[in-house]
Amino acid sequence: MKKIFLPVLSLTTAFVLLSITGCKPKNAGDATGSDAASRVYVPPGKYDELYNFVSGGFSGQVSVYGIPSGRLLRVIPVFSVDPEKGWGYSEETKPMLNTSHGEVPWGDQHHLDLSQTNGEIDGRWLFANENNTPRVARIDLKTFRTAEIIEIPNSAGNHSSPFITENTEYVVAGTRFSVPMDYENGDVPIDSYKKNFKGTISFISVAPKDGNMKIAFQLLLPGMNFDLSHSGKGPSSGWFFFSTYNSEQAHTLLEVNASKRDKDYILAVNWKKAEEYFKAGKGKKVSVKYAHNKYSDSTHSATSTIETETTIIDTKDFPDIAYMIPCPKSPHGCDVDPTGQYIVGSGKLAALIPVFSFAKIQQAIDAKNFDGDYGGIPVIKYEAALHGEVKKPGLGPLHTEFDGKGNAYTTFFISSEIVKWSLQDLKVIDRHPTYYSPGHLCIPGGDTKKPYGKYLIAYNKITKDRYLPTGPELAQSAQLFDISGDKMKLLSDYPTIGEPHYAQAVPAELIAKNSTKIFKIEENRNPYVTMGEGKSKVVRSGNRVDVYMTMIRSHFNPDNIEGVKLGDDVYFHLTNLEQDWDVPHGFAVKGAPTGELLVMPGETQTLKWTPQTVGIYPIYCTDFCSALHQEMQGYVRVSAKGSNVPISFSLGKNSDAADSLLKK
Ligand code: RUQ
Ligand code: CUA
Repeated sequence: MKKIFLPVLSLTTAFVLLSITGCKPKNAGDATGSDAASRVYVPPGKYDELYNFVSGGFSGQVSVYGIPSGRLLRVIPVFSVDPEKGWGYSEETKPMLNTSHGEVPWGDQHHLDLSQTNGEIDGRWLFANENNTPRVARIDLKTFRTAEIIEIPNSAGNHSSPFITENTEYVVAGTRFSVPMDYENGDVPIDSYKKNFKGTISFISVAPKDGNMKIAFQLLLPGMNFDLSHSGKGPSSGWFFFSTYNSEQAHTLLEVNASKRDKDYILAVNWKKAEEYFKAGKGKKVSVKYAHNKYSDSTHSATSTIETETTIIDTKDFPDIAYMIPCPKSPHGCDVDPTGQYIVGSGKLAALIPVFSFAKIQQAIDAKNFDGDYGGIPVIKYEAALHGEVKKPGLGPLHTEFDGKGNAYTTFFISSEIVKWSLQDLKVIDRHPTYYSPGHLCIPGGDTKKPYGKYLIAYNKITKDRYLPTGPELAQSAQLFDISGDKMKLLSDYPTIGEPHYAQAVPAELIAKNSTKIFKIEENRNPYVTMGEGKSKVVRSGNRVDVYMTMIRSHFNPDNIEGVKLGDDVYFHLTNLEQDWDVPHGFAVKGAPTGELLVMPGETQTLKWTPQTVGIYPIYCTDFCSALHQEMQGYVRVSAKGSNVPISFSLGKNSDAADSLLKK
């Protein structure tokens, strides 16, 4: 491949140029090798080997692929509404998108982390961040649905998030932007950054049994930008490591003003110590406002609560919580190897990869081997913390994952490649071009104690000539590599939904065996459930009409409704009585601007409809459920405002008009 050598001084310029043009390796069109097709081929009727959860970037969603086939299995609405699932359209799901700013139906989703027990993936939950309106979501991997969303106060641009501790004690989230705190007056001049802008890192506790999230405490830090992060493990258990940038504290033209210093920092946090202070009541309680939304599989409904308090621990008052380690040059990725001994920093503008040693960091702290402080936080001497540097690995290192066999794999955005190197001697072992400009990469379990290895997936920022043109925007893309041998082998390209950032992958059996098939109808606690066809009814109270309707192959009960009047709000509460796997029914009523519903077996969902004109409105099932799916339909009559048509509803009471037409 064509390598680009650039003098270090012009790296910023190179980064800017290449981020526009990409860097096209010479053999971009090469065949992948004759056995590649068979390696990714999953015969009809066979399952994939792994689940791959991929962030949806600016789509706010998460998508699920099978590996090695790259087949799209599901899109999960997280920080988004989703017309494929009725998510965000039904009355039951709407509260999931509530925030302290009101409903935010579309967010920016970058990073994912699977829950762990003892540093290994346990297959229970998937955590996801939202950058724009800071939020963290917990997705239940039994249902592949968003179960909980918590908003984060005192944060702006929740990019450094979500990263979990070894036993999922906490989901940790750092702010990208420093800002004035929510509990202080934020109406300050922007150029008072140095005085008024602060950073925070939030520790969100996760209840071991049901996963319930709660903001436990927030660390207050000097104003700068916090970026990617990972928790320690093994010997470094109890610690957390964050990359940071903009130690220059610039508030304008950051591409220049935040790229001035030769080194920014990796922030090392002793979270066990911080937790001790928190538990001892050393934090300061402050008033804030943030939403906490939960979805219940029992009521099949979401609730949104506005919380009003959080606890702040100011790191400058507790000198043994946080330490800075210099790291060249605007670090982005920050990754901890499976043994927990090494911390890899990746400077976006650096031409080397520094690898820090946890043992040396501890020795430096004990010996107070510091180089002054940054905003009251001791700065450990670079050499004192350094295990060593990977020399000339490529240009623009971003993220690193591990195969569990002593090797690290780093993406290089500018030189558009993945580089495999040895943690032992820091020598480059192999390099392979990607098409083009990879951001994140994912090795199944590659950020845990026990990587599964075998595959590596690169998530590319530029795809240019890889797919058929589709107008001004091209397909987003992942690339699958085989890493079971000494050399990386490219196996396939597959498009992704939204711009992919971080991803996680896990052997399929860990999740497949627990998958929910139906919701038991007798356990349905939705207040508007209809527990059987005999219980269907239509109830008027004032100008509100509640329709308690059931669905079963292949009819609604009732399917004829009269007595609705203009000015009414009609709530269709649909209960799907099926108790078979994969038999959802849909519901649509002509003119309903709220959309449609898709109701799973045993579930109740509600569609609100305010008819606008007098007439007959068809309703029908939108999901092909049986041979007579097309017959699953009915009518609602809407009368004028003052009309005296009474509420009535029925099923199967046919008039004989049709029979009379047939008479000979
Ligand atoms: S970032 S390309 Cu949003 Cu994870 Cu590194
Ligand atoms: Cu029910 Cu189609």
